[in-house]
Amino acid sequence: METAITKLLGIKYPIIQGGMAWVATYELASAVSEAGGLGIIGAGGAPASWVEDQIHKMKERTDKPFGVNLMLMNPEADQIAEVIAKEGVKVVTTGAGNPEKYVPMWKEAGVKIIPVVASVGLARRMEKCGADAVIAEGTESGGHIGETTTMALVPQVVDAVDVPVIAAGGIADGRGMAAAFMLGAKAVQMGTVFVASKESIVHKNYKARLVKAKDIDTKVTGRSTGHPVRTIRNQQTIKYLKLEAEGASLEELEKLTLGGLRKAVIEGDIKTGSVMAGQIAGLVKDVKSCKEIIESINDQAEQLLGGCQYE
Ligand code: TUI
Repeated sequence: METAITKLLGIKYPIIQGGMAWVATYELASAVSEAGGLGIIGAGGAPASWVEDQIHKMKERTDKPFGVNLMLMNPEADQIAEVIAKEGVKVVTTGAGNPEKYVPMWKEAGVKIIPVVASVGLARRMEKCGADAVIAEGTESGGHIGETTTMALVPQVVDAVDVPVIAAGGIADGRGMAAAFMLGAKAVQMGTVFVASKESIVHKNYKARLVKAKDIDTKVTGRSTGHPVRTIRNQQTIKYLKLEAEGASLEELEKLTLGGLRKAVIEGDIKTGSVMAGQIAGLVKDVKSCKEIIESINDQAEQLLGGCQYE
């Protein structure tokens, strides 16, 4: 399927893999890029030296386009932004903030800039400062989230900007992809379904929990702190939500989640770790290769879209 995004990025399918902290390593990203989507290395909270090493490993595995996601709360964000420019990475996506200060450097280096936005206001601002596209991410997503749903956010962002819009949040099959295209999106970004892929390095307990997940299994913690995060409900989220309702301090709450994602992804501790996942986890029924995921979703979307105009 050819769209403004496949042309912009030089990829076969309009499917982008989310830049998930701890999960989006070169193993996953190279499998997605090799399968014809856009694989993304997620910097998360990692140091710049780790990101540089991941980019080198990615280049050894694939000569297809790939991107790096810069999570803007990373204490080494400035250094990672420089690594991205220096390494000639083709595409950068950003999350959890406003990347405006890095735009001139990335433009100079010829990097395509695609910020994640959770509001029309930020989408407009990103277009004005030179973004090549935006990812409109709804609150159905896993991890750090905004407030508006994908269904409501995507068409409003599409109407507000002229750059192509990529839809994210709550998409894990061809029906979701077709629906996103009907809302005016030119590509989709998916996270949860790729966490549960064969090539993701995530612990088997985490993948099994996603496969077992039902529609109502995610919870949002941290609304009171201004950093809402969606995860699969477990012992830890129940404790967090109780403390949050009792008005616990930021320090007390942060202590509870510190290192939680690593614990879940690497150690497989799904009881007290942070099992980030989107609301669509209930639709993930088995562990498939990235190639199978991408091809089946694209085929189903193409069938549903039939003769519709989506380019
Ligand atoms: O960034 C994400 N998702 C993430 S980042 C992450 S790492 C983390 N780990 C533990 C606690 C907190 C974070 C896990 N998941 N998605 C992209 C995204 N960006 N969603 C929402 C936003 C966003 C929200 C507000 C972007 C910009 C914004 O406002 C920027 C501004 O300054 O106006």
